[in-house]
Amino acid sequence: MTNNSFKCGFVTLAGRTNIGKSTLLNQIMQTEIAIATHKPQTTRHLIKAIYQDEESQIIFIDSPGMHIATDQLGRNMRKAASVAIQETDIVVLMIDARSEFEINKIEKQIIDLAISSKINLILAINKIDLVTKSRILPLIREYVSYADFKAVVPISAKYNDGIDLLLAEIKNILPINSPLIVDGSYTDQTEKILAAEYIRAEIIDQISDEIPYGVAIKIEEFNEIFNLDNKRERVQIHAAIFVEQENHKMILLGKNGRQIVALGKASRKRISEMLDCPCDLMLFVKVRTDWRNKYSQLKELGYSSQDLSL
Ligand SMILES: Nc1nc2c(ncn2[C@@H]2O[C@H](COP(=O)(O)OP(=O)(O)OP(=O)(O)O)[C@@H](O)[C@H]2O)c(=O)[nH]1
Ligand SMILES: [Mg+2]
Repeated sequence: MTNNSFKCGFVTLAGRTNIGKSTLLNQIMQTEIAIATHKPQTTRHLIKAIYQDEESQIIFIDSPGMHIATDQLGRNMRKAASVAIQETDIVVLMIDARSEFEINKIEKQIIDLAISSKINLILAINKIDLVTKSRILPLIREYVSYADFKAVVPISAKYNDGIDLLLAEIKNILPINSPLIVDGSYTDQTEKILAAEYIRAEIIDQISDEIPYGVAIKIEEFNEIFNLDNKRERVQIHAAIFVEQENHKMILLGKNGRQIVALGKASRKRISEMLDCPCDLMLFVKVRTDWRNKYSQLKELGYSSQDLSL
């Protein structure tokens, strides 16, 4: 399968929050590896996905959106994104096609970080479905006058436009290397992590305002039941939903428990599809004051420092 021109390496998807990094990752991988929502600061940890074809193996890293951190969780998210920008082969800087023509501080930080570590940069102008074409050229002009981008690709991650071209540009730049992952896996996200993330995505979608920012999920039990042929028949999951205040717990439970039932129903559907078997899902809402600033709790929830090791 491999030949002496086979390309392999790391590609970090970077950019401000809510720009479409996770949407792009899912579109490339054709499955939901990273939750993507309409609210900012959705991705909290580094997510690896391994794209493979005849001529390349690309290890994509979806990173938390760069934002101004106001708590330790936010600082850990920034740190994770910075590491992923500095230790990779290529940074795909994603920007919004609707953004102002002057390059903003956050984008400059990402570009400067990549350049200081001598990382190749590609500019992906996302959400082109929302603008007229004439908007894109001045944006490109502004960015290429600021830094040396190896390629500039207008895309729509949501509507799968321009992504083949982006992949081709990535392959052009990636180093010649034999595959780094040989066990056939396509992500480092375990079923347990994905289950927790799908529950969090439902909370972000269904619950308004600030509450989802203070929510974390921990899968406390994950029991697989196999039949006599050793085929997985069912999975029983107990998940704790941590919130920061007693009144947030009340909102998640809802009147007569209606809200938590709705969250459970929608999450169970997504999780069953991912597991490819039925699942029983029990949700427990617990108050954990200020968990976003406690190192031990951040570690327990998988939000402490990370690197790109495989
Ligand atoms: N119209 C349009 N919407 C998009 C596109 N790509 C992403 N979105 C939407 O933008 C929102 C944010 O997408 P995400 O993929 O969660 O963004 P992100 O950059 O991963 O955000 P963080 O994880 O918070 O940093 C979602 O509502 C997506 O549906 C696109 O190409 N066009
Ligand atoms: Mg994301």
